Amino acid sequence: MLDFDFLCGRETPSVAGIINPGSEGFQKLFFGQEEIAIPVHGSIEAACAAHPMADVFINFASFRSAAASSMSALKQPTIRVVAIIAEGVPESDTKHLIAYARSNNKVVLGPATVGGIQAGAFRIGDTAGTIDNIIACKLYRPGSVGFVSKSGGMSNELYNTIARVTDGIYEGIAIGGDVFPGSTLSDHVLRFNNIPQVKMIVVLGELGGRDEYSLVEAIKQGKVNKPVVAWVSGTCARLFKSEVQFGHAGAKSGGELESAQAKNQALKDAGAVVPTSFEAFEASIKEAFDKLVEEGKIESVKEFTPPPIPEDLNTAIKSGKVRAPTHIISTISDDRGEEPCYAGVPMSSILEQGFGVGDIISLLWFKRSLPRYCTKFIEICIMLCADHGPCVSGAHNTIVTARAGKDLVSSLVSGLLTIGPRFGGAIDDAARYFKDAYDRGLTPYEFVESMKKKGIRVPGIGHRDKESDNRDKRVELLQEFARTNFPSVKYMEYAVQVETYTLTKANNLVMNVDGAIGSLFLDLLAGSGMFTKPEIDEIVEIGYLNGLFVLARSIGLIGHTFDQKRLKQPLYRHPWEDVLYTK
Ligand code: Q5B
Repeated sequence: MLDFDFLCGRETPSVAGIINPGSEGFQKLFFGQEEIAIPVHGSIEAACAAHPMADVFINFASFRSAAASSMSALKQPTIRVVAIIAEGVPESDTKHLIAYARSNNKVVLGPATVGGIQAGAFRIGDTAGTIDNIIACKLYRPGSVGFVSKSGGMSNELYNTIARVTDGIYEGIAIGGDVFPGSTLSDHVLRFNNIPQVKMIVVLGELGGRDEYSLVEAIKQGKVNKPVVAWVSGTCARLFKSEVQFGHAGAKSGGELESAQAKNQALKDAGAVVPTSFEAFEASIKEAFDKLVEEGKIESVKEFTPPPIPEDLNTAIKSGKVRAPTHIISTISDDRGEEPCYAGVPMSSILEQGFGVGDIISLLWFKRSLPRYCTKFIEICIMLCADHGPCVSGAHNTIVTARAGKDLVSSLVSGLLTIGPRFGGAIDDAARYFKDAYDRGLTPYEFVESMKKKGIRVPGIGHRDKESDNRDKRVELLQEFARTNFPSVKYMEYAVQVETYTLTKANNLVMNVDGAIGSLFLDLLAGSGMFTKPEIDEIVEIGYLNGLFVLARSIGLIGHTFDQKRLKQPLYRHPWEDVLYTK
């Protein structure tokens, strides 16, 4: 509709607002080259109050709710015309709508209508089809023909026909194919008869019903004084032995009076121009129009070239006319096909092969399928680091946050934010420093002392609560697994030698879980044969390995959140006596 408005040269859009029950805001839409924001209203009442000048209500609701919403619209003082697009509206409901509209001097178009069009001014919904068709039919500017049809599809056909042999459409209406249309063929013909710009009227009826007879009566009574060219389609119904129902609810062969032949004859007898067949319709229209021209009753139409409607980017890309740069590159997953793929491996295959979390991490982080011992190692890291009790930094923060009444994500994130160089986030640095020291051939003494000189604590060494005679069991378990399954544990052995040296300095300078994972992952990367040297350097440099702790500890932090909520723990307040107040 907005494209049509732009094509016609309207300065303001014909769509005042959109009603989307239950939601409010704005809908961004194109009006020519520009984007505009059309208001969205949650109710018909709100829309009508906001747009008192809007007098047409186009109802795209389904047949289930179209009648009720149409009645609400008809009851709005500002609404004059209601067009009902839905097919299948119960006939009893339609009759109520018609009765209400008639007694309140309002118009119902449809149900089961594609709508209508006032050339160069206003288009209802999809009337007349594509913009190309609208241009071809010159509907962007008014002509002299009033056209009314039952069928919406056939009205598109006739817009084309009329454009070929006349100066074009002034107004076209499809009343819809239901048995009880809200407004009839004769209603519109009589309306056209009173519009000075309409010089001739074209009518396309169809078999079934008796609507055409009220037009016959109107012509006979002299209520229509403009030339009427009419055709009632469905003459082929006689070729069938039984009753025929065509596409519309109302288009079925009934008694003889409802046949296309009888209605065509009646129209002809009343004085309408009725061709001998649908094929001859075009020639009849042309003849009637040419006669009006000869009589000097047609003023020449002001032709103009409508502005081009900019093509939508997606359409242009699809047709290969333009190319647009993408804004994101992604190499790890693809959800566009039949099923999502992780690093090219489809979901179904992931399940068929019995992949575990370690395999998923190897696909999504390392973009390859690692051998089972590697993925098992990843899974062990996750299991061992999932939680370390309520007193560690992360869990403490999560508990305090959960007790402050915050939601799961806030509580989780508050715990995760503590992960860093001192707590859980020393794995990457441990891998960096151990690798650098080992690859450069530094002795543990040279390495530790050089770190001391730089004032840097050795990442992966030291623990608040562990010492030489109370080692971290997790470290032992990881080392045991690696010694049994890894082809080489040279980096880990180097870290053990570093620990031996740091323990000579202080009892708590044991290898911690970060140091164990950091050094062992170096062994995994170097020993698995799955990574090139530059790839290993990149992994260590980017810092993939803290991700293992983040992922693992999320499990525990989520658990702590649930635990606090389950226990309905009140707001946490730290005791004064546990704080040293000093100046
Ligand atoms: N000193 C972890 O320190 C801790 C030294 C060192 C040289 C070292 C500390 C440290 C490196 C970072 C690291 C991961 C802060 C730890 C984890 C997960 C967890 C946590 C849980 C879980 C502990 C006393 C003296 C001082 C220091 C010296 C200490 N560490 N020297 N290299 N690495 N490590 N983080 O006990 O002469 O007196 O000034 O930063 O690997 O986070 O369970 O809680 O699963 O949740 O507070 O396991 O080691 O010792 O700071 O009082 O230092 O030792 O220079 O010497 P502490 P401090 P001095 S695993």
